[in-house]
Amino acid sequence: MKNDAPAIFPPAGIGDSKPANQAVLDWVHEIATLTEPENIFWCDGSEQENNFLINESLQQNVLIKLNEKKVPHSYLHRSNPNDVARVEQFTFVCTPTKQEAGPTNNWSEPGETYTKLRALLKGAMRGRTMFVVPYIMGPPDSPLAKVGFEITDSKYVVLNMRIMTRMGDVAVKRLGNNPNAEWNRGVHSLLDINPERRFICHFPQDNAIISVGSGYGGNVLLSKKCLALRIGSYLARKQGWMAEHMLILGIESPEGKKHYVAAAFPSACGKTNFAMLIPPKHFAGWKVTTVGDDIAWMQNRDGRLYAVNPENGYFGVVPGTSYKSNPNAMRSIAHDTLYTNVALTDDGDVWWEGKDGEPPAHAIDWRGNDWTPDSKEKAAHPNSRFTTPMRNNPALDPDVEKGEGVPISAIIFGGRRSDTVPLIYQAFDWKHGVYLGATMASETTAAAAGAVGQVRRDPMAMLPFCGYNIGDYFQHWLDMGKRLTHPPLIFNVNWFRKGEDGKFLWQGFGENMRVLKWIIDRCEETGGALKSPIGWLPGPHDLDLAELDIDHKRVAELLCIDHEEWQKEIAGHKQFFDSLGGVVPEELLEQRNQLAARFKE
Ligand code: GTP
Ligand code: SPV
Ligand code: MN
Repeated sequence: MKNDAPAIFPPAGIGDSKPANQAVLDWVHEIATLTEPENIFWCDGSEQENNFLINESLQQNVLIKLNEKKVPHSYLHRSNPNDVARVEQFTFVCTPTKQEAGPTNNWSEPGETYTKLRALLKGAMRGRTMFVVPYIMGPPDSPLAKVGFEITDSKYVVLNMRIMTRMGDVAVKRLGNNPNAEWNRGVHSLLDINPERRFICHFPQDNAIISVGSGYGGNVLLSKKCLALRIGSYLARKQGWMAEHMLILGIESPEGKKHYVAAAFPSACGKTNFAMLIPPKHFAGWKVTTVGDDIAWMQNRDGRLYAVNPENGYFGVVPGTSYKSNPNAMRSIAHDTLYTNVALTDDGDVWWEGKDGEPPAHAIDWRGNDWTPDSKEKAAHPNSRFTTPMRNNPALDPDVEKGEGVPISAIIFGGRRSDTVPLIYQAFDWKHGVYLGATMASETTAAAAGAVGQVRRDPMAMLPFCGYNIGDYFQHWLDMGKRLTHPPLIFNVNWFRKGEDGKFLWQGFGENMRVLKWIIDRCEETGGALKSPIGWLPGPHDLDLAELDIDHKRVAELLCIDHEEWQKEIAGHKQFFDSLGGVVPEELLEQRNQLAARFKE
């Protein structure tokens, strides 16, 4: 598919809604002087503007229209095959000192980095249109809401931002005319989509982001990982709140009692699926609703933690999504959806590995090549994605727009671990919970460029997203806990433990309701538990496994704590903390000593 750079020339009334704020105008002028675009397109987020951009994208082969009967109002985009996932090795946190970025981030000096990026951006938009995209993260009336502007030369980015954020006039209004108001400055240019000129740079002190050389996902939708997590986490610490890589879901009992939980799993480890869970038949009357599927912004209100979802849409993993695994996602992406890097069938439908039904006899794969079921290559890229408005989700929580957020009863950490980590356990208290988060690990996935399946420590699922020193981040978690009079209970889950046959022991997806139910029972102080060295575990009858095809042996395997594996695990915790070079708070080092000691009791 074509690089989507060529300039477009809208008719009068489209692309001319300039904001009044002088600080924005000055900044746009500065970037335009540097990048020399053919013209400037001021986005207002209107339907008319969107239709115009879609038509232009179809004409320039940036999008392919899908079969209107099968997937109405939906389109396919193919990214450059060298540009299919986040690039952690090219992602930088540019704080004045290396120490502020800390041991887990790539750091580069802000002055030098600006100089390097300005050289790359010089004349970069010649012959291209420069889009100015105003957006809000968070419900507009939330005290946590943040305004951002993204400048981009990619129509595909604009179309995605319109789904993923509250984009256009609503943001311009919220910012107002005060030139000193807080807002994020994001600059994105495709350049020539060359991995050698691909940099995703964050300047937390300036509330600024510059991203060049990519056209895909978290690299370029600057609202998401760049603002809502990296810059967000930096602002959150300074301002006393939390920006986390967490889904938020509501769960209501048949009696109408409702809890909300937030869960941090690394990329492609099940957040979207958990957030859209449909309880199995046995749980008739229970209802799960989605507040968010990827990011939570949380604040202390009267001693309780309240969360909002800063986003407005879902940028979700496609492969594996089916009516069997995630019916709510399937309904969400049945219309008004942008697909990226999935396969195209001969009748204009989309296909991917793991979709319901038989594979098509012939299709065009994500690279644009012929594909048949005999092909060695995958039809859809493992990190192919859908972009869909959250309004499409049949299970959307009614309080998703509530500015104060929803009260969080439990925080759940989890990763992909073939061994060692049981299906579910509960931390003894907040501090111990912070230790669980800080030491969690997961097998790497296709969501980031690089090797897949390698166990790495990924504290709070924030390793690629914490915009400052990880030691200070741990301390911030500990400090938040001290201010909460009713802190959420903290749990750890692992849907991905494998048996000797190499197969998952746990059915997962909707059946995760059984684990969620125990979590809620613990919050309600009705659920039983057994004390173990690593935390509270459900006893043999505490998990409701009725009508589930699973035998005692498998349940025992799922919940077992193998002392030898855990000696290795504790050594892994120590190795990780040691590798951070002395930034880990004393309280967490003490937690490890206590964990080791409990194994000797
Ligand atoms: P990001 O959008 O990258 O942050 O990913 P995510 O955490 O939202 O993960 P998602 O829900 O999209 O799931 C990623 C992959 O894991 C998909 O292929 C799912 O089918 C699979 N998956 C999700 N939940 C489960 C589960 O409970 N069990 C198993 N075995 N696989 C799951
Ligand atoms: C993730 O990798 O955690 C994602 C996808 O949610 S991306 O937006 O590309 O970062
Ligand atoms: Mn994510």
